[in-house]
Amino acid sequence: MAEKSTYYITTPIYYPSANLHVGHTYCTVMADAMARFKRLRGYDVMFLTGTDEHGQKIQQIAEEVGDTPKEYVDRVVADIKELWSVMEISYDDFIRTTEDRHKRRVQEIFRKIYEAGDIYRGVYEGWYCTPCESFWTDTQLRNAKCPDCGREVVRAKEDAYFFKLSAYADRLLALYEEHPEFLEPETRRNEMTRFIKQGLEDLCISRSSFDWGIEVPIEEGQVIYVWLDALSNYITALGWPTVDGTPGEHDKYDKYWPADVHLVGKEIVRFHSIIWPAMLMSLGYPLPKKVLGHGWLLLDGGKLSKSKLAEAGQDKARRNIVDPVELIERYGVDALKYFLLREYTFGQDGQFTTETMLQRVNSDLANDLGNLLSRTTGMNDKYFGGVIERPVALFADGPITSAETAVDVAVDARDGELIALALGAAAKVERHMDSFEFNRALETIWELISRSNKYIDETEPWTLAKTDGDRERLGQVLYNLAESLRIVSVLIQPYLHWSSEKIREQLGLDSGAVVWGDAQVFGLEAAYRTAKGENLFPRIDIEKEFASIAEG
Ligand code: ME8
Repeated sequence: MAEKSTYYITTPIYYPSANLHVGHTYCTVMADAMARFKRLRGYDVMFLTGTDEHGQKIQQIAEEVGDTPKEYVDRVVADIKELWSVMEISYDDFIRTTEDRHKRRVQEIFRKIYEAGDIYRGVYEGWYCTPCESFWTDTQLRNAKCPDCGREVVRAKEDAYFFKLSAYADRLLALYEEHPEFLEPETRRNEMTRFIKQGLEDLCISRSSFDWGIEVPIEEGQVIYVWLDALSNYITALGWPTVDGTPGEHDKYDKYWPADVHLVGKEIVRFHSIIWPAMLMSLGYPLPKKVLGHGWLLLDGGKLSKSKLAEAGQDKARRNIVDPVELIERYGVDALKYFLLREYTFGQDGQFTTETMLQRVNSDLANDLGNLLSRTTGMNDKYFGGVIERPVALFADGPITSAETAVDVAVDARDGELIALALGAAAKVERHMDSFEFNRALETIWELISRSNKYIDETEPWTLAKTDGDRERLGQVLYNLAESLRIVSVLIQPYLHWSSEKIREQLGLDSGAVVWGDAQVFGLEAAYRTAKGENLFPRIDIEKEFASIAEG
């Protein structure tokens, strides 16, 4: 049997300096949707996430609260794992940079780059932004502040090791030129090209002024720069480079590397598209196929962050909830996931407000999807006791698999239109997912949902139910609606796992047996046994909700 194609996707590894806010969940929700989508499409997927636990910032925060750095990160990492579990994030591995499997391999990476002649000892003198863990030269500073985050920088001078990053400028430019798909969107690629052309400096890759890090293997008293440590996670988690020689140690590396995509926020594209490929070039390892930079969730026009919230003081009457745990407790996991995937355009920044989220939930989930399900199952229960057979008239030759056939065999033009739309949706979703257009993939699915609701309004099952002679037609209409919902349950599975299961339960289908190809067949079920269940997305009274948020 042919081996399955593999797909390796990563998120950034988050700093456990504080609990994550909704902005952090954005990237992980997209990565999870893509991982689930690829699994459903038959790929052998490796989805990696984790935490970036070393560095001066973490050490400082831990000291402030009287913990050791390890005690501190253990607590935050437990919360992060709990959050991913509540959000049903389907990662295959979670790497912590404090794990032995990672630390030993990072030291090996340092040693190999040193042996390749790309690391030398020197004196570091420049500016350091502790929150960003970034070094800057005089010319790179903006108004004497960190050009990334705008915060204070400190003067740093110490003996350190350097990586000959400058030697890789031409090869990096050639990489972008020959493989433009390596770095997207294009705006980020142009930005990085300009950055390199301004002149790349060698990179300071060790520090001696604090000790919360992985020790430099060739000299005591120095720890490895946190970005070199962090970027390496994408291969150390796969067991590479080898350090134990245990059988199977690098099986995952052989199978999954190079990564198909590193999904990262726009401010860390620089590390992933300059430092990381240069490290890999020095090591002689293959480069990832793609680095994809996404935009930020903004609050009042600025990047959503914990400190921003504190500054803003927030309008009490319309407080924005940015804690994902609170959002989920109030509105459910799928409401949050749907909003993040549907509202924002990949690569662009977008405003975050709780109000916009609630409006989306009401219109798309409560009104469109929730109503379609409750109307369909409700009418099925009422008119047929929940049991409905596949109508022979429409499916005399068995299930329909093409839009053309649907239009040809349909007894009613509206049936043909609905079935054709349902059958065409999967291919459209695939195309949008190929270009990470999560919003457009969902839009496509919602076109089918809206068309189905419109089909109910057009066919008026309640009128058909009044006449005995229309009973057969009533059965056809309700069967088509159930089929349409079944297809929706397959299509939404990667994004709204929970809703997909609930819909399938109410339709009487096996929730564990979702197969992508089933979304390209209409008339698949010989019969339905539906049962109207809980309302998936009760409508939220937004004014009342804000009153309750203000109290809470
Ligand atoms: O950068 N909107 O970690 P981090 C969208 N440890 N994304 C946001 C966001 C927002 N408002 N706020 C943060 C690090 N993010 C490093 C990564 S990878 C080898 C090391 C995103 O916890 C941000 O863009 O500061 C970044 O991609 C991710 O959260 C992790 O940020």
